[in-house]
Amino acid sequence: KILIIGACGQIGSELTLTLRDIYGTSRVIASDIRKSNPELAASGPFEILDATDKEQIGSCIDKHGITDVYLMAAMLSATAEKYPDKAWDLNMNSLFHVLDFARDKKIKKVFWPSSIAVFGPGTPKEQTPQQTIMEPSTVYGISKLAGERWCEYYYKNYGVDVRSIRYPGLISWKTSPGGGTTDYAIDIYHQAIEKGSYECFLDENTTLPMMYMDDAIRATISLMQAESNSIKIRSSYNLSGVSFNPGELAKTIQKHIPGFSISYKPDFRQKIADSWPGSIDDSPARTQWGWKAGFDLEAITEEMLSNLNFSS
Ligand code: VAH
Repeated sequence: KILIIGACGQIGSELTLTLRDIYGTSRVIASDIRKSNPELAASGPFEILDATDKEQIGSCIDKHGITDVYLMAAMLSATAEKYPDKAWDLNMNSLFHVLDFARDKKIKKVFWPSSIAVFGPGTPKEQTPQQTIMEPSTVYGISKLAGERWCEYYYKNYGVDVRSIRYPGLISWKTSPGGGTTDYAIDIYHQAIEKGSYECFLDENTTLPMMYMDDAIRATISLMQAESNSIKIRSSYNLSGVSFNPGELAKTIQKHIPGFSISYKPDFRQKIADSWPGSIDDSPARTQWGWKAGFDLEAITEEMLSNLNFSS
């Protein structure tokens, strides 16, 4: 049985629905600190669970006979800059609890999300390699890099089967954005439909690695279904979708909403975005477990506008 911690979040919500389609609703237990996605909480087994509370996690594992845990709870980059202590506590202690249960053989397999936020200002910006300079300058990025090091440590020293992906900025429509720097690329579609205009908190030429949520979910599941011995990287895999900047994104929206206008008013999140790469080299994921992205920017815009009920 599968437990998803942070199931009401941006990735967790979609992961829960997809895993339930594959394995059956009763075998996928969703959990979160509150029912912030009531529809999801009502769609199958749901537990209120604080990801920083080891006792609560342990009793949920015992109650449901959990074998696999997807730990999707985290505080994202922009919010983490406002609450560094809370971000470190949530992002790190939740991981230690789950890795310890795997070390103690209470569960068999762990998925833990990392991020391109583990790269920093000194990292090569284009086609950033799997192994390179890693000097993250954000609380979130520091917590994700530390988490990667611990995942690899638990694999090497205790044989824990933990798997991880460095997600780019993820674009989805099922949940509202949750404090990410890349979330401009979600807000823009909502505003384009509701207001016909968008004031972007990043400047026009801020190119970032991004990915449509359907690609990210497919990658996560194929990594978790891969044979353990085909997985050579136990820190976290680079994964690439499509790189673009707010100006390019706006142009694809204008093809569907000709009157759409964008203005730029960079805020504190510009500094975060400037510390991240513009594009990612994901060749290890391609060769080791057959990864290939499916959505380009045009397809993402079509998907987002149609799912947000815009008909041109
Ligand atoms: C964030 N969406 O903006 C997340 C992601 C690469 C960015 O980690 O914080």
